[in-house]
Amino acid sequence: MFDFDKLVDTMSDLEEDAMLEMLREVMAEGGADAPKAMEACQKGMDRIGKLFEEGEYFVGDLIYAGELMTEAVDILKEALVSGSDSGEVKTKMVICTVKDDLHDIGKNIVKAMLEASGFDVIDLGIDVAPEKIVETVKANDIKIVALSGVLTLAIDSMIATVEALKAAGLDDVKVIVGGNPVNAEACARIGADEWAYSPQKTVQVCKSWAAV
Ligand code: B12
Repeated sequence: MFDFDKLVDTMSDLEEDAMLEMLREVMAEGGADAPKAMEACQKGMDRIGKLFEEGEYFVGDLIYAGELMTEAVDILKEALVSGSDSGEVKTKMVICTVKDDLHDIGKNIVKAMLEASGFDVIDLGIDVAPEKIVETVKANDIKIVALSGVLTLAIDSMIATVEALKAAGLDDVKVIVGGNPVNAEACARIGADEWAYSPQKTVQVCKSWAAV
């Protein structure tokens, strides 16, 4: 039985070698446990956030944690994608981290999963203003927009983005939101069509929209 609690510990203790070894073990055993391993890494990340809040970790530690998380996704990606039923769809969509938010680890994970599942993803990066998103949607005839945000204030930027899309007459564009402060209640407040925490659910939702 794989020790997922230990994986959470190695992530939150920033023990790179031990952590990557455990992930490779998951893949060597066929990758069936990849979603659980991903979840464990996220739990480790949450713990790192708390330790940062308590003054135990510093910004440099957060950046390092982000690099570890990216490496983790690189290792697990293949199994996560096949687990989420990769298909033939090649729909163009936009992803970005919303205005005033510079966090992009979660966004990059979601983007990697969408690309691996056959989407053509235009990544506008971080701290992206609503006007820029509207402009890109119009210029590329985009029907799906994915907004990421990790700071609490990202919710306000998401609200502003959905309002800007509506004001531009782009009511038929589907919007999915995600990130730490996003839940069903926030999704309703934002006026988005869907929300997700897991990249797997994000892929499922976007595929269902692309199929229409
Ligand atoms: C790493 C990190 C950083 C790194 C970011 C590096 C990078 N390139 O992204 C650095 C050091 C730069 C950083 C900076 C700051 N950070 Co910071 N950071 C974190 C930390 C530890 C992890 C975030 C993360 O990457 N998590 C891992 C990813 C994989 O999780 P995720 O983003 O939630 O994404 C998953 C899902 O949400 C979902 N998802 C994500 N995006 C999307 C999009 C869609 C469409 C969908 C469907 C799903 C989805 O899928 C992902 C995979 O499962 C968090 C603590 C935490 N526990 O979250 C603090 C945290 C977010 N940071 C915080 C703060 C305060 C800051 C700073 C203000 C610190 C400072 N004083 O300078 C700055 C912010 C600057 C800014 N304007 O953005 C606070 C936010 C508080 C708040 N409630 O607003 C947190 C919560 C830490 C804390 N507890 O205090 N940070």
